[in-house]
Amino acid sequence: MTPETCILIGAPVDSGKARPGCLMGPDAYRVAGLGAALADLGHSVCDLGNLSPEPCDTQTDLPAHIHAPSQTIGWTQAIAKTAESAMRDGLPIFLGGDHSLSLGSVPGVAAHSAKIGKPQFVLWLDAHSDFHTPHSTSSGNLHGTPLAYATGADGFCGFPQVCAPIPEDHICILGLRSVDPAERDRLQNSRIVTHDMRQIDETGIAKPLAGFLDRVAKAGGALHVSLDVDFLDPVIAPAVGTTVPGGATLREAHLVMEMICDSGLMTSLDLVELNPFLDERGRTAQVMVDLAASALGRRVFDRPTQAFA
Ligand code: B3U
Ligand code: MN
Ligand code: MN
Repeated sequence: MTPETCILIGAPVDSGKARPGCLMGPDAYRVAGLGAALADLGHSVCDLGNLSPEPCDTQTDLPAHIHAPSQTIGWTQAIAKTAESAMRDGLPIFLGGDHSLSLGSVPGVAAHSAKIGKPQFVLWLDAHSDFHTPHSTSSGNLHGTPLAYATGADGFCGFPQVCAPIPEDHICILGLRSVDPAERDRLQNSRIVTHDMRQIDETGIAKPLAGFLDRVAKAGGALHVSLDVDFLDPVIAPAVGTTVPGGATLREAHLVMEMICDSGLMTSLDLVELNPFLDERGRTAQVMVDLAASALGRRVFDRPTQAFA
């Protein structure tokens, strides 16, 4: 593939849910060798280090059960700004952090795409749909809301205005197997394209993905890929707070990443929800690094043999 300038952006966001640990994610990816893996593939790699949230003491009208709203708003502001500027310089890779980081990354990259006249598409690899608003969530965890926010949904009082909302039919969710009732209603009334694990079992994972990538290519679109650790089966990726059995296998996940690479469409990537405190000798961090490398050109014949050990 064409060499890219990969811009690593550490976003140790831990405020999107109550259980701590995702703040260690960016360093786990670095220790697992993400930078070297991408450099070995011929890309230039620029690590911006870890961001900090902007100070935020906004009094919002968000429901009282929302967990840590000010912190998450502060993170959203910081990440969105960095996302937009990093898109001018290369391919940003956001090292999470929990999935509330996408409240910043998706609107930030979309703002850039709007300015250069490219339609923005989003591939959401996740067990969950993350389509709650602060008013529909019963957990109060904002990591369950970024897709709703990115589409310009109401109810995100105190958050920055989303200047380039993603059209619902530009979003594809792959790997679904846990959707809350309130979220299901909103999802079913939306134009978001969803492929749950049952469909993946029936058709294989390549078919629905190929259809989506084809649409992005025909539209001349920019593609943001958001990879939640829980897209993967917890047997291969245990380091996540919300394990949901029955996820993608290592083979399915690598195929997804290889197809994304072959399409040449990916313009930005989130690696989210890794909780290194829950990992087993770093193996989840390693799987995520290997998947990022597959999305950026690593092939079986390039791989160091010990990576599969
Ligand atoms: N839908 C649930 C669970 C959840 C969403 N995203 C994650 N978990 N990681 C909620 O709390 O919104
Ligand atoms: Mn998620
Ligand atoms: Mn999830």
